[in-house]
Amino acid sequence: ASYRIAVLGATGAVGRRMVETLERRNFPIESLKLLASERSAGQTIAFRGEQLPVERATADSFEGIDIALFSAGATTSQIFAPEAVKRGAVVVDNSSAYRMDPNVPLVVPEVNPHTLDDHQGIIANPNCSTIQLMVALHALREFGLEHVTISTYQAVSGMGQKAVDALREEVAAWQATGTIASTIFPLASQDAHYPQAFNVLPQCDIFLDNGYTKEEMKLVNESRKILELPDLKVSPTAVRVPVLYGHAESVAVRFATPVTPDIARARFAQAENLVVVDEPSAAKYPHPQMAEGTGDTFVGRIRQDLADPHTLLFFVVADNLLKGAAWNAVQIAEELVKRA
Ligand code: A2P
Ligand code: 11C
Repeated sequence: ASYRIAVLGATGAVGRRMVETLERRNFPIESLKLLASERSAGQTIAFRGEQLPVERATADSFEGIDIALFSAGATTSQIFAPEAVKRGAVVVDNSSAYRMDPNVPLVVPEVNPHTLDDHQGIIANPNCSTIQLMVALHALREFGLEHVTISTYQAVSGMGQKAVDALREEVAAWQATGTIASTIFPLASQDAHYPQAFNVLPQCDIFLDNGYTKEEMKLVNESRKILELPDLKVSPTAVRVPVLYGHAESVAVRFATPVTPDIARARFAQAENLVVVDEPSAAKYPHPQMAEGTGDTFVGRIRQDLADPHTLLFFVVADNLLKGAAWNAVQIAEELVKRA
């Protein structure tokens, strides 16, 4: 069988990678419809040697579509997902709009593919920083996950293509004039802006009333849902760093039982799509440029907490636009096809 696929947000940082990933995976496609806002109408995007037109999305765009991959922001998802489902499509939504809806599976295919057996037309792709954490934690769940303390080092591409362009411009401005006037970091919609080039900003997304950012609370709430551990303790700090592609995470996990680094390394090595890079004596460890362009999650710097044998520390890296978004969404679509 082959499928009629739509990509909503096809011109964006994630959408473009969805199209590339569908091509690279040789996904069984009968037709591919590329959708974006009216700003992009008239553009074309290459797919299997052809230039396909980008169309302005309307509710009727989803007529006759089997699977729609969405990455156009939560507001756009809320407008179009019900329309697509009404017309018989299954939506794999990369936005935060439906993730915490109890009727919507929130899926990392290596971790909880069984939740796809029972959906109502919308499947949510988790947040990028959550997905790579899940791949690593799932490998160690037999030891009893109790408390996860995490600091992230997130690439600007998580904010979309505009932020990638803006960081490049900041670096160029610094070289040309020695100054940077940022307009979009840490967040375009707020009044205060700081340079992101040569800088580290402890803010990803907006602050909530509890003093945590929305990104930090996604790490808490999405992890609990995906791992089916509603009481898991998660202590998150999300930080933006001047990296284009690839999120990194420093993770400390307390387990119910003591776990040695050797045992953890062995479990990580057996896990699907998880690559252990952990030879400190040869300066081998994961870093964002190692992950860039790949669908894998990388783990290294695996060591026991000096004060607590129940706690392990490690460093996790993945391409936020691929495993963190486009590739995870296409993996979900492949799982749907297997079940069809
Ligand atoms: P467009 O390029 O026409 O603005 P990114 O995350 O890189 O900023 O990309 C966001 C994607 O979502 C783009 O493809 C963008 O299209 C698309 N998008 C944003 N708003 C809408 C909308 N109202 N309707 C359809 N697509 C949208
Ligand atoms: C970032 N994690 O790096 C965000 C981007 O909920 O899908 C993805 C936001 C989301 O800024």
